[in-house]
Amino acid sequence: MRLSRYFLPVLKENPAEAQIASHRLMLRAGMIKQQQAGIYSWLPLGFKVLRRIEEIVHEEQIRAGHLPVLMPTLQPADLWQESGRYDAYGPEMLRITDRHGRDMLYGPTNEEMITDIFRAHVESYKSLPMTLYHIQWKFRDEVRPRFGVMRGREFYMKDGYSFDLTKEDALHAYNRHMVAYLRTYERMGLTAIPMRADSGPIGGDNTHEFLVLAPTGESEVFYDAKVPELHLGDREVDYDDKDAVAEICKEFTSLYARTDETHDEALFNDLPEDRRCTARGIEVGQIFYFGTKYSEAMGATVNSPEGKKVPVEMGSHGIGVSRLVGALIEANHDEKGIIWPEGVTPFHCGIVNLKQGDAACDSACDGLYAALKKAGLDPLYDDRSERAGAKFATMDLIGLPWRITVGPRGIAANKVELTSRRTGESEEMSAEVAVARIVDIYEAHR
Ligand code: P5A
Repeated sequence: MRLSRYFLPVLKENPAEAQIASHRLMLRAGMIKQQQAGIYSWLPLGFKVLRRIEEIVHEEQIRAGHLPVLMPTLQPADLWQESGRYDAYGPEMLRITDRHGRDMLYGPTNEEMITDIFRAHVESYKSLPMTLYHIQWKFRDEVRPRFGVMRGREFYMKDGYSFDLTKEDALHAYNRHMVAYLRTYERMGLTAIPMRADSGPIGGDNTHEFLVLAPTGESEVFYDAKVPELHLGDREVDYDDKDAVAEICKEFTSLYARTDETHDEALFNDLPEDRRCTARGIEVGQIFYFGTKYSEAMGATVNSPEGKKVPVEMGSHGIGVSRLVGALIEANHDEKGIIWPEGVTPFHCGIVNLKQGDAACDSACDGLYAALKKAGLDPLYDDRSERAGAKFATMDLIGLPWRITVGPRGIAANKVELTSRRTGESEEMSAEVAVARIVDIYEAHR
């Protein structure tokens, strides 16, 4: 993409309404525009990151054997009356009436609708295990929408629903989600810690939240200092192997890690003092096992091997896809702007032409741009006739991890400059070597 043809409405001033870095930087970098409290349009740069996160979530769900579907945002009230949640959900639910006077709602979550799909089509235990998921907009009329996309009213969520014959199988689905989530967050360059939590309006008594540590997080968390050191890395996972998957979950959940809702002071104090950590965290996902809560209420049964009709065992599993954009920025920024991890960056590399209109510089930049595109990468070329300082400031603000700078002096010596946004370190090299380096870097992130 050439910046002269892009829509990147960056703001020079800090927007007064933004209290935290991610909100401020998303507005300043022209990623989003607020349309109403807690409701945002996603502009090209923001939308690219949202799509990238969505892509990683899809890939890891499919790797775990889960099936993508798409359910509507609007739901009929009667399904929620069947489960008993229509009244229980309270003022957070946006209720709508259509022209025929039928009660509808903008879905805050989809347990009822997926149970309805299941009961319409699945009869036998032989169809199990099955996990259906989608990535779809949700609406929760939060009392205090704040911090931009972190606590929105309309927000983008991945929500998956597992169906199993037995509790044991349902717990395997829970574990499978935990491992798939760990991998998903790691691919984005995030450490998200599973913590024992409270189930709230979704229900059930087995639930973990995934928290990214950040001073601006809304939750207070307590954990063993050894927990953030755990990493899944690139180990092979066979998602059908119950014991292997359970073993990984044990590794990640045996050490103390809880949110304030389930915090147990006595247990925490059993830890050596220098390992007792208290911090704040951003909840970027939550998994639930709730057994037959919805299947019993809504008549979702399967024929068991013994020929009996039994309510199906269920769980639901969510990732805050739009919230992750904010969480990623909270975890990756400095005073100049965003620093995207390679896994989610909107463009792989920036190209800055220090002397637009100079034949040698223009031709070197065009060559770099073409070579990066040819290698399957997506560069952003700042081809505007701006001062060098303004170009650098824009690149630093939007946070592409790598920048190639092309200037007349360098080009005369067949050199360009490759700069890391994270470390600020620059190195001179030929254009060919710079392209090869960028290609290698992203090869490692495929
Ligand atoms: C699990 C999937 C559920 O709704 N039902 C379907 C279950 N869980 S949850 O924890 O309530 O939400 C899942 C994730 O969505 C994000 N989230 C939000 N993001 C932005 N703004 C909000 N107002 C908001 N509310 C929830 C969180 O990341 C949460 O973990």
